[in-house]
Amino acid sequence: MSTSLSRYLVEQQRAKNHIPPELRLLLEVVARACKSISHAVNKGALGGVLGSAHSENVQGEVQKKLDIIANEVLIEANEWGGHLAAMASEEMDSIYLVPNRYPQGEYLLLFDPLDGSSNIDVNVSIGTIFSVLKKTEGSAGVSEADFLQQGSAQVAAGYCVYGPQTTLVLTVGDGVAMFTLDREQGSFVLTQEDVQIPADTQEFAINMSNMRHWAPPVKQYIEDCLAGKAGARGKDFNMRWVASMVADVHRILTRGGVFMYPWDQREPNKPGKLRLMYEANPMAWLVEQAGGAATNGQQRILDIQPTELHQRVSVFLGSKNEVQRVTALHQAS
Ligand code: AHM
Ligand code: MG
Repeated sequence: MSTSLSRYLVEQQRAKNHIPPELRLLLEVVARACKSISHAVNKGALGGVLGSAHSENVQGEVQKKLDIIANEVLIEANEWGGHLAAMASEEMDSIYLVPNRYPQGEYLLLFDPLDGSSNIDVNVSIGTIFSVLKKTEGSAGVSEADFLQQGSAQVAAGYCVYGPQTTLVLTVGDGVAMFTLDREQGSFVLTQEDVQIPADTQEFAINMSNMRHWAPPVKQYIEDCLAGKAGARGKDFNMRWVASMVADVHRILTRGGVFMYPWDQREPNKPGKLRLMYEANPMAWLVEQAGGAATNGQQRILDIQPTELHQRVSVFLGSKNEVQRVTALHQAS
């Protein structure tokens, strides 16, 4: 018999005592929102959802219509349930407090509502990334400071990839499970449990067009990979780059590999392109829960103490031995 996401969560709550009922409810609501984003994505041009919204987010990026739609779907689904204190999103400058007319809960939900925006209009996989934190005990009200917790404090994290299949990938700290959306039944069904990333790989993911801007350790690492069998690594490497972090990470959770979005000289004052709190942290926890590693080149991503909601970070994640190798090159430089 197949296991639905609801049943999986009930069992995590009941048998394993991993999650309290409010967190289970929260995750069910996030999954429902992802289902509805998946339907919007699938309609594409028929639903009038493609193209630019002609507005900019706090990072100065032009928003797509679907960025805004996905953001609204997540907020509307989550604000009334009583399980949340506040939300934060790539598409909102500051935190979103649960309106006074609804009961307040103790959880904080962070998300990138639609990751891989540049792939929306070209019908390539995109996704939603989410991270759940608990409000620090004793603090009255909610402020941005409540969100500034290390990734290791996450109580749940996951993503939903909208590709040929819609797949929800989740951790509550008990390994990684994958659920495929059964469109006829309208529910997410458990299709893989105990996901494991092999420690070694011959596949890397990086935007090679930025090579001239990279720091020496990244250049060194990629040059060694490109040298193939005849070079220092003694083996040939393959390259993949979807330009949707969700899709690239999904491939790594499925068959291994290493994903990199390093600091580069295009914007030397920023530590990287990806955002720590709602992109790197949830992905880093998933990858670690699947036996992989995730660093910023110097330290474990989950150990970074955030100082700002939208702060950026360099990312190296995936197969353990490759992440260790590229991290060691940074530490030695
Ligand atoms: P987004 O959240 O605005 O979509 O941006 C993040 C995306 C990641 O999914 C992906 O890894 C990266 O940006 C792609 O960047 P590039 O355009 O340099 O390939
Ligand atoms: Mg993103």
